[in-house]
Order: sequence, then structure tokens, then C-alpha cells
Amino acid sequence: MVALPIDEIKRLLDLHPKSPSIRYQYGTAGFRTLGKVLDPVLFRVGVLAGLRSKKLDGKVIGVMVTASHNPEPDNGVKLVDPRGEMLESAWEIHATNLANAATTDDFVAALEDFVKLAKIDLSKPARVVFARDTRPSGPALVASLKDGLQAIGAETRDGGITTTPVLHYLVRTMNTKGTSASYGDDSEEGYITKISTAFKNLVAGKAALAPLTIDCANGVGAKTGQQFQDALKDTLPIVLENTNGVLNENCGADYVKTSQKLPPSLETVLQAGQRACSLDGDADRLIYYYLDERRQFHMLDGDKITALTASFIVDLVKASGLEQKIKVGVVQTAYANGSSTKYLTERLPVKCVSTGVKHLHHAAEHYDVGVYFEANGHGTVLFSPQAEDTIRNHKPSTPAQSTTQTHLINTIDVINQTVGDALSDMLLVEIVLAHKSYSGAEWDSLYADLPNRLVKVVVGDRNAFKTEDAERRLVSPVGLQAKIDELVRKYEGGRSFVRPSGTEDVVRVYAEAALRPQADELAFRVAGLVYDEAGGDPVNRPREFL
Ligand code: 16G
Ligand code: MG
Repeated sequence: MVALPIDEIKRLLDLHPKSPSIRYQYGTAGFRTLGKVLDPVLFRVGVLAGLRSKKLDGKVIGVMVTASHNPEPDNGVKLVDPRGEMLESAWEIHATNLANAATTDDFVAALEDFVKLAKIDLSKPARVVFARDTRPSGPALVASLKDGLQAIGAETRDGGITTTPVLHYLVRTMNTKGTSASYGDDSEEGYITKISTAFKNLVAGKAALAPLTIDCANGVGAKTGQQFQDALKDTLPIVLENTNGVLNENCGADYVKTSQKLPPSLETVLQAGQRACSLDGDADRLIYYYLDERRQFHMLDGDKITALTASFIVDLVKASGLEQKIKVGVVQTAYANGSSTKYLTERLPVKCVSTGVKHLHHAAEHYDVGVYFEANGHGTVLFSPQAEDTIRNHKPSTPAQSTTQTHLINTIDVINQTVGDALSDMLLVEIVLAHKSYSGAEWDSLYADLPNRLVKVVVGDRNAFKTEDAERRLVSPVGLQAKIDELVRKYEGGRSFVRPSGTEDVVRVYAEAALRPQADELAFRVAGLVYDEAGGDPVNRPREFL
């Protein structure tokens, strides 16, 4: 029996003491908080990643150090499972427990219990690949992570500074290397080459694409964006903006989606009619937009990306003669605009699940081809292994079918199936626009978004808010849902729901209605109900919560 290297763990852990006053939680997006308090967490995550790999017989586990779209002083860390998917949820609680062990002895005791409980064979090897985004707190946090990995004796690979989706790609390719399920070459160059080659194949013979402006959120997407720029050259002229200012400040996908505005830095850059898109800080979210002739801003969010790309894939499946064998379905969350859900349900099976990538990803795995995007721009397309085989082995009966079959195969390669990938998704969008000869306005006209509004309410205890039906209804506090229903009935096209955030200590209120002022009013009135319910101080009640 191989035992835990207790002395080595203790020696290194003592270098990363935990403050007794801080409680950490492995939430929807891993651990995420101020970068300066994360040092002890990174060490412990290193140990846990090693154990996760041992548990899975030495398969490579990924660790990404990022806080995505959050402000620059924040940071975070999340684990990636062997196929490039999020850490199995059952382990989240163990991550939380280990991160909160108060002293070195407590940590070692918790570790020993966990190894027994999870039946981890410590004689197995541990292999971990890690990467970080561009945050200033990154290098020190990675150093702490490396101590944790050393303590558990893991074999490591440093993926350097790269996007979250590249790290997920590395995990998958390292684990499938040399097998029939090989996902590509296990390097960043392999990633760029695989995707850009498929892109070039798909736009060959189409009219030249107009330049595309990318707002890089001053994040790591600028680096990967540059690599695509070099690989694609004139096939897709790329203009990179917001490449080295303050991360996520007044720019990026989250800024655009939340404020429903153009990043101010693009105001002088973007011409009317020209399309542009924003990435978030770790390049796993994508929002498109354009200005019309009157320089009015129009946003094309995750829902519009679903509508565009899902119909493209459905058309290719049909044209290849595979309609009977391959069913395409869509996964959304309650945040999907009501118009998008209507548009999609008229055409395809659509499922609604709770917020968070892992819920969407798992639901999408149930279709032959599952297209999922959150309205915030995070998403991808999953092809089941059987669907992929069917597509690759299909015997076309006409030259036209053969062409669309090749298009489908290239589409599979352009997509990063491990996780939402802003740059790969962006290229997929560009392919569809090229194939359909759509401008941004034509794409936008697939359906008209219902005006909507998202409001945050600070409450004493967000855990008092519990939901059901994919977060569309509140079960607790008791009685609040009935009040919301009563209010919603007064608004034409009204819909509203309330859920506790998984990443911030707030409750979120979403509302939509046929007209802009009504959507705003409904959101604020529901927020008022939440505020009162949570015992908010009537004197300081925000004025807009009517
Ligand atoms: C995290 C989730 C994202 C979700 C968001 C909701 C992952 C990798 N990311 O960023 O999918 O939309 O949280 O945040 O799962 P909220 O719970 O604060 O509204
Ligand atoms: Mg992100």
C-alpha cells in the first residue's frame, strides 16, 4: 500500500497558510474571489488535481487559473476532467472541504479521510496540465499550485498563458493521444492548425470575408486571436482591439451583454454595418454586434448564435441525406430570450436547464448533435461519437451530398467540443455568414429579441432562494412566486424569474416584455418584491424598485 507523502505535504503546505476568517466555495465556476486571498486554495487544488488523476488511473486532469469576465483583481481556479469537461460535481464538495481545512493537521486529516472515502489508489500515477490567463496575480498563484502538485508527486505540464478553451483542448488531446479517439495534436499550435484548416476548407470558394473586429477584453484572447490572425491571414481579416488595457474594464462580452452597449473604445473604430464581436477575459464567451446606418447598436448574443449555427447544421445534415439518422437538438437556460425559444421550438427539440455550463453540456450530450449556448455567449456544439461515425462513414449518393458531408466533417473540426470557445465559435459564425451571404442585420432578422432587463438584489441570505423547473420558478421563500406571477400577468409578453447567483452574493432578477419600458418596470418591480421579502430596509429601498 502506497501512503500519502505526509511529510512533504506538510512541509509545502506550511508555506501556504490559510486565514481563519475566509471561507472558500467551489461554485459553478470553481473557486473565485480576490486573487490576493487565493494562495492557500491553489496549493490544495494542486493536491486535489493529483488525486483526481490517480483516481482516474493516471488520466490527465486540467487546472485553469482564471476569473473569466470578473475584474482584474479577482482570480479563480477550476479543474477540468479527462475529456475536457468540467470536474464531476460530486467532487466539488471535497474541493470545498479541503480548501477550508483550517490548519496543516486538519488538511492532512481531511485528505486521509477523502482518500479512503473515494477509494483512491495512491500507487497510480498523477498527471496534470495547467494554464493561466493574463491576470497579474496569476504567476504567484501558479507557483502555489505547483507546490501542491509537487507535494502529491504529480507529473506536470505547464500550458503557460492561454485561454480556458485551449486548456480544455489540451486535456482532451493529451488523453486521447495515439488512440482512435484522438482529438488532435496536443499543443497550442495543434489547436490553431486544426481549427484554422477546417475554417479555410469551409470558406473556400465563398466571397471574400469583410474584416472582423474582435474586442479581446484586454485578456488572453488577444494572444490566441493573434495566432488565428496569423494562421488565417486574408481568409478572414481580423482586427484586434482591447488587447492590453485593464482586463474586462468597459469592454468584453460580459460588459456588452449586461449593458447592451458597444464598448466605448470601439465607438470611433467601428463603421456602420461592420460586424464585430467581444470575447471575455478567458475567451470562452462570445457576443456579436453591429451598428446600423443610424449607428444604432444591435447585439447578437448566445441565443442568436444558437439560431444561426443550429439551422446551418440542420441544413447540412438534410442536404447530406442524413436527416433520418441524425437529430439535432438545442439546450438553453431560462435566460434565453423568449423570442429565441419560440423561434427554435418551431424548428427543433429544445430543452431548458439550470444556469451553468455543466448543466447545458450534459443535456446536449443526449442529442446526436446538441447545440447549446447560454444567452451570455458561452456555448458549443456536441456531436455524439455515433453521430460523428455516421457522418464520417456515410456513403453519399450524389456529388452535392458528398460536398455537404465534407462540410459537416470540417464543421466538427472547427468546433471545440470540450467547452464553449469564443474564437472557435466566432469562426463557426463566420462560416455560416459566408455560406448564407448574411450581413449582421440579416442574421439579426431571424427573430426580434424581446426587450429584457437583468437586475441584481443584495439580500441577507441568498440561500433562502430556492428554485425548480430549471430555475424558472421559486419554491422558497414560500409565496413569493405567486406574487411574481400576479405581477407578470399585467405585462404583455411578460416573463420574469428570480434565482440566487452561483458566483456572487446576490439574487438575480430577469424580466422581459413586449416593450422596453415594460421590461424595465417589470424587472424593477419583481426586484422590489425580492428586496421586501428578504427584509430589506424600507428607508434605503432603491428608488427604481417601485
Ligand atoms: C459561471 C458559469 C456560467 C454561468 C454563470 C452564471 C461555468 C463555467 N460558468 O460563469 O455558465 O452563466 O456562472 O453566473 O459554468 P451567476 O450564477 O452568477 O448568475
Ligand atoms: Mg469566461
